[in-house]
Amino acid sequence: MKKKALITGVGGQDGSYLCELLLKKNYQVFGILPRRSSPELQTLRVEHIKNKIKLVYGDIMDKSNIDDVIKKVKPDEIYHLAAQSHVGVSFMSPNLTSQIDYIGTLNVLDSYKNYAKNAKFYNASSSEMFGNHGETKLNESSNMQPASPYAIAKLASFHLTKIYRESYNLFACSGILFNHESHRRGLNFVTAKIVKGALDIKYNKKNKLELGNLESCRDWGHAEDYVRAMWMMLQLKKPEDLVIATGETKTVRNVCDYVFKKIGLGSYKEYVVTNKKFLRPNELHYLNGNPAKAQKIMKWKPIYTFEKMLDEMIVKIEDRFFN
Ligand code: F7E
Repeated sequence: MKKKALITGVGGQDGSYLCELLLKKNYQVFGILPRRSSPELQTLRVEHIKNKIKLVYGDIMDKSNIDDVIKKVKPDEIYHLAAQSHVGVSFMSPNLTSQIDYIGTLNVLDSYKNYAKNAKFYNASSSEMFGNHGETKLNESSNMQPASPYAIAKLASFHLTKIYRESYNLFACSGILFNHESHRRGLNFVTAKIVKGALDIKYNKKNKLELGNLESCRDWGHAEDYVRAMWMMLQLKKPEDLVIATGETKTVRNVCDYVFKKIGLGSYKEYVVTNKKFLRPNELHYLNGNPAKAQKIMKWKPIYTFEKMLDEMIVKIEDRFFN
């Protein structure tokens, strides 16, 4: 019998890559999608595999609905990826972010505990939980000192997952994922915004690109490598919370430099301007992860380099918007 996987947030970047991976591994894949007025927009990223997966309407904010879905699907593995995932937006909508990212996780965890307790549960945690530590490589033992409404909600969910694991003897774990990108990334995240912005300039649609803080450092990997780590975590013998990162960090300025040159526009300095509107009330200046534990216990290693990831984003975003 095929294993059954249930994914919340199936319409997002990670959800779509995870579906592809699980289909290749011969899973029966169920994805939860909330009812919205434009369902076609929500399924864009899984359009190419829509016939191979089962999309069920549901909302992590509606506990009874999640209960029903879990009772019906009887999953072997649950990947909880749904979230308000934009850090900047979390400062504008702290309440909504807390509801979705914390209470939403509580709802899914609780349904899992009550109706599918033999399943394995993956919770999407984030490097944002670490906060500012100066220029240190962060691992599973580093202190968590969140600096945004998004980060505190994610930290609460991280602890809740641990509490459920320990209290009810569940296979529940959290992946502490550093930034991970692809051509499927929303255009309001900085890598995709830079690639699309530079292409807009190349095609004479715009002449400037407005950004916020160019000096912040992030450890950027490719989403396809990171969803593989999610799956590997659920194949372990015992649940572990693991850092997933490349171990290298680059500034937003480095991304601009690479992308503008690669596209043939020369120096980004001719085109990029800063606009205070894109600065956050509180910024994480430097994030760099140490994935040694994941490498040791799962033999996980990223395949994409920073450059290969951006090259692919340029080709595919150009194809999508300009060809
Ligand atoms: O910002 C700076 C911004 O929005 C990266 C999410 O997946 O990864 C992501 O969070 C950096 C920040 O991602 C603009 O201030 C400058 O320093 O692409 P981002 P993020 O905030 O790091 C973590 C691991 C998650 O868990 C999150 O869900 O870029 N930056 N100028 C800008 N950022 C944006 N969005 N837009 C700008 O114009």
